[in-house]
Amino acid sequence: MPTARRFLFAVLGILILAATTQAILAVETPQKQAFVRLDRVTASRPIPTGIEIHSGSAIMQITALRDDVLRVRVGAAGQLPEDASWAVLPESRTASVQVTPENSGAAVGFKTAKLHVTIHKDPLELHVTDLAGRVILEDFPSRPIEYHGNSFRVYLKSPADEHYFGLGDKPGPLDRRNEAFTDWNTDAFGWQESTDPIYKDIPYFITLRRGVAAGVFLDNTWRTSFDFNKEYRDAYSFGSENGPLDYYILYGPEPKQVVESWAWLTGKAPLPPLWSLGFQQSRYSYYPETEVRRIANRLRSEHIPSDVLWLDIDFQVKNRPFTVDPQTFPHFEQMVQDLKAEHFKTVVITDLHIANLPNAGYKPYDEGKAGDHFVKNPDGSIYTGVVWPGPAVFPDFTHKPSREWWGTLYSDFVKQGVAGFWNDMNEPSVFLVPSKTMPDDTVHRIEEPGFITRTAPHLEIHNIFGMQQTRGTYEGLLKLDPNSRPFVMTRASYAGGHRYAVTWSGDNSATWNHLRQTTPQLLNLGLSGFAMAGADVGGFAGSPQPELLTRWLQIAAFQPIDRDHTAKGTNPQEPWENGTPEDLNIRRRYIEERYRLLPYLYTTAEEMSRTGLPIIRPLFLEFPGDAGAAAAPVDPTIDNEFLLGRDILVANSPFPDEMDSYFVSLPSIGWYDYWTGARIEAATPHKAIDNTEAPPGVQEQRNLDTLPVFVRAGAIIPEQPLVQSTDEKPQGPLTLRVYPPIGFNKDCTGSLYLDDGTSFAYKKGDFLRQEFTCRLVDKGIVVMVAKPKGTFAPWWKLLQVEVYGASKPAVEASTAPLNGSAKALQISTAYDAEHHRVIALVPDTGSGLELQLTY
Ligand code: NBV
Repeated sequence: MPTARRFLFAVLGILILAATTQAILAVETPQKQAFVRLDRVTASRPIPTGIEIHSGSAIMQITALRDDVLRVRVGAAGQLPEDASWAVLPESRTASVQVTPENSGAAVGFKTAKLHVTIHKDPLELHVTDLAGRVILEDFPSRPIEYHGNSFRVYLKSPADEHYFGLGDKPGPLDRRNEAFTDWNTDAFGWQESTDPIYKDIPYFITLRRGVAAGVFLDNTWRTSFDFNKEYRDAYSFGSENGPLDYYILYGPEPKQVVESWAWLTGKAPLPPLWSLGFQQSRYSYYPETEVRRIANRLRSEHIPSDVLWLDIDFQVKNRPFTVDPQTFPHFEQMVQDLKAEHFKTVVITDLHIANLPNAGYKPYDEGKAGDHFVKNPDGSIYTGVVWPGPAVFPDFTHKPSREWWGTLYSDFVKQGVAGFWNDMNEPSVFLVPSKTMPDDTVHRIEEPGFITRTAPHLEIHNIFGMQQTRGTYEGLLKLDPNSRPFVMTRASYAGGHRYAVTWSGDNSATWNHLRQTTPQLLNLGLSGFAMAGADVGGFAGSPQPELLTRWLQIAAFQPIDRDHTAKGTNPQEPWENGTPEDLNIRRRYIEERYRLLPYLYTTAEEMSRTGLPIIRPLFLEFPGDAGAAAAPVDPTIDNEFLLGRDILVANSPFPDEMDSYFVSLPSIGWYDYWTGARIEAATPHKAIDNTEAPPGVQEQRNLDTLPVFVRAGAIIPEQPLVQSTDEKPQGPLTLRVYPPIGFNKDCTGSLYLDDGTSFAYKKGDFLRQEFTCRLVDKGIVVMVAKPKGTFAPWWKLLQVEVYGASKPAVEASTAPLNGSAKALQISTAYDAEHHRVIALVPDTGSGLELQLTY
């Protein structure tokens, strides 16, 4: 190289190095303090959207993004942390409202239309209350925020009757009280109830006290930790070893409002393709091709409704991502097409570890190397770690060009008709090293609005690595096939990752305890944004007892993702395996019920994508029990029961391996048995453990044949005739299961959302949305079916209205059209004593109707 050019390169190099160092300094210098304690206010000044506080060298800014959403940012050395986030939507992060400053001499603060923010000056203590004076969050006295070097911790008061939920997929009870956690994405094969951390890192939780809820989100991607009542019985705390002290407070007071604010802050999960709500069959691994076809044929010949088959790593050449083994899958594309013809979607695994294979004609490596897309060592060489393909390299997903390049790797699979993708091992998992992941100092590049363009050590990126991979996958798929909803399933993620992928709870075990765990785990995932989630049905590690597999298939039929999956070397675990013919019948019956419920399930999924409300919900989300609520408070810690949508309550035994009968709490709103249609005569058999009035419920005898399922009085549930896959158009009427209100509660509603199930045409109005209501009248009921909205054509011509809790046949039935001609409609009625229902069949004219039944 000529000397002049060499000189030019050297100067350029120095400049780049200087710029990078400066960028790093800009981020890290403020925290390079040995010990800083924010113990008293030394100066303060109101700002239009909040307040700025100084405490010695430290600065704290509290701002209102909305009247009910606050952001607290702290810097130990007079400078606020970088105003940036991987989780929070830019438009929410930069939102603001004007506030009214408040100053009492001893305290400063401000007021929004919903909250008071008060900072006592000496000692410095933050108090947030609502306008009714209820405490939302309060600093723990005598433990002010402290920095030790770069690490910090925040302590908050924890009243004895406060409960904590969220934090993603962490095992353990629904209520996080009396537990402590670390957030560091970890490949946790064989995790158990006490294992922490596992795969995901969602540093966000909900506090609930006497029906008043709030959310707290520490937006910090480094290793963070949360302590609920372990260090201090009456405090909870959170902190990190490095990175920004930047946290958000989301005020309810209803828990549902907090959940919706979380969706406002971090985005909503996209509307999933309808097929992803169908039954899915997987194992590690189905191969060769003939085995995949055998499973598909058997699912159909056994009449087990199903939609998806999954290909795990063995379909690849030597576990190399984005390859297909020509020996075992010689007609891969043909197979995908044939499965499609049989109404199966194929989902394939695409791990992120690219085999380190120079000069071997391996496109992902060659292109990635040429484009400078891999994560580096501190000396600038490419980092390699051993994973499934042997030595592997890792795309630099926080670097926009690399993330976009990753998305292009899917083009062949998309062309071949593969419907969905599985991003596994993305903690990232690395073999043969004690840390199970990359070294802390591997170098990642950040190129992201809000962030200074800079490099960052793995310690900062680790927890968002998987999330940014799924972002690359999701956005890449959208580019490759803009009119199909991408389906991406991920194992690792961070707060906000639900915008790109659905998830599952990783490598669980085939034990009764793991079946029990699915409820709290999926509930907490849903509260944390990941509403589309499932657990490996039957368990991943080990082989389930036949009874366990049966029970698991029953419960999973009511959970958002219903995927049977198991590890290598375990016994076959498909629904026809490992059980008696009776087991198979039960398993089939529950999967069939899921397919009948698809209109309700899909409506709930659409609600999730529009509002952020989870598909399955803890009881407290619907019945928080505040003073004005219609129903008496429920115990918010109940975690063997869950609600599917608003109206269906599923009650597994709290100890599902025990033979004992068990008590099912039923919020005092009135309930029906989903299977028999009978009204539940709920009783309050005992006081709760803390001697307060326990909500009513029923005693259930454990019985493998039937999983206790209940429907809320005042619900209208849409159902469809049985199909064998979501491709199949249902033949027959749309059923409306009407559960009349009971007692003081007069509400009676239901809704239905429908579209083509796969495309984005719904965004242009090609959907059908319909509301149903009912009202009790003298000796009967009036059911109102509103005129549908949207342009999507229904598949039914008839409505089958089933009114439950009935003890005698209808004596009279009449309809009145809501709109259009007054022509009376033909109605036929029947009475089904076994299911306690009156059934009326009426033509659906598409313009709405009112049906009156007297019985
Ligand atoms: O790709 C193989 C498995 C997969 O089946 C499982 O679901 C993942 O959680 N994968 C982990 C890697 C190895 C597991 C021992």
